[in-house]
Amino acid sequence: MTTTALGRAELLEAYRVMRTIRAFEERVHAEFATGELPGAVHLYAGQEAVAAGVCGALREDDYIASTHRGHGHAIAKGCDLAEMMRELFGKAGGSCNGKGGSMHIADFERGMLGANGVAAGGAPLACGSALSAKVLGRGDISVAFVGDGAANQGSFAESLTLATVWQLPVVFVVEDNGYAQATGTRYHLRGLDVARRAEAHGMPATIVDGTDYFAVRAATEEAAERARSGGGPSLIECKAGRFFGHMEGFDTQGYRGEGEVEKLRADADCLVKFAASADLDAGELAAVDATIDAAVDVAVADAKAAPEPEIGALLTDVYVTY
Ligand SMILES: Cc1ncc(C[n+]2csc(CCOP(=O)(O)OP(=O)(O)O)c2C)c(N)n1
Ligand SMILES: [Mg+2]
Repeated sequence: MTTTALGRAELLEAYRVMRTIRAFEERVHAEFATGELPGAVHLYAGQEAVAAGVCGALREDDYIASTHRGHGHAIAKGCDLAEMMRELFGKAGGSCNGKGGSMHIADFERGMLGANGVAAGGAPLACGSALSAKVLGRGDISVAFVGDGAANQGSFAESLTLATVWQLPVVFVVEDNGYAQATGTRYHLRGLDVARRAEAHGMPATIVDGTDYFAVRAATEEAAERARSGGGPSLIECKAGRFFGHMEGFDTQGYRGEGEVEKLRADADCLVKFAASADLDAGELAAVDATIDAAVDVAVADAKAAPEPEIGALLTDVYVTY
């Protein structure tokens, strides 16, 4: 896809989504450092173009199943910032009423089937929603986000098999950020691309630069069209490094090369690349930045001021009827 394939409004919207994810994650990083945020938090900064490029090619009624590193996917699918921030702070009025935290943000109304603490947990879920779409003739498609490490889970292999056998309208988006916790892909994948595994299933697969919004979006549009028109599943492997450690609070990142993160931020920042290639007006972008930063400020203030969930709500929302 060339930059000219998108209109000005679409370009600005793509920038807004990626910049919102970045601002959200940088702020959550700072808030976590104060000790006020409970639970485990995995940040998505650096990989924004994947979530934005994939979700930019989807319809509102399509579904995504996310990972433990799910904030970016949720924002790109249209989840509410204030509800997400309340959820992170464990407060009433959060996406899951403050009872799930970072790894359980879900919003079925917006097609967000949930972040997932189980590595590759989203893959079978996306197969399930894709199967229901196919059986009921709904016309929507499903996307499963899966990390490079999670691609080694048996459930991922099973999902590729099911999706192929049943020709499901599903797209597997593998995010190769170079590591599964502290283990590099050179070790756990022996340097092989996950896309090769799709080939073994006869599934179309492509590898794209995950810091290039346009490349991710074009690959997703092609895969989404295939899924929607009855052509079955596809896999897109996106390469993009993460800017933060595996998890907030615990990771000193001694397994990374010297200056690796600084180099990523300097040379592989999807926002910088996007702004340069889309040739958007600097003043217009600054206005978008200011609006986003203000919205994140409001979300944090709101989350801090929000009440804890009532003790009586402890056992509600445990099972969902749908
Ligand atoms: C089934 C399962 N096994 C192990 C874990 C522990 N775990 C949490 S994150 C993670 C690594 C995931 O790496 P990757 O899929 O590459 O995602 P990334 O963290 O790089 O986004 C592991 C092993 C888990 N959450 N679920
Ligand atoms: Mg990884």
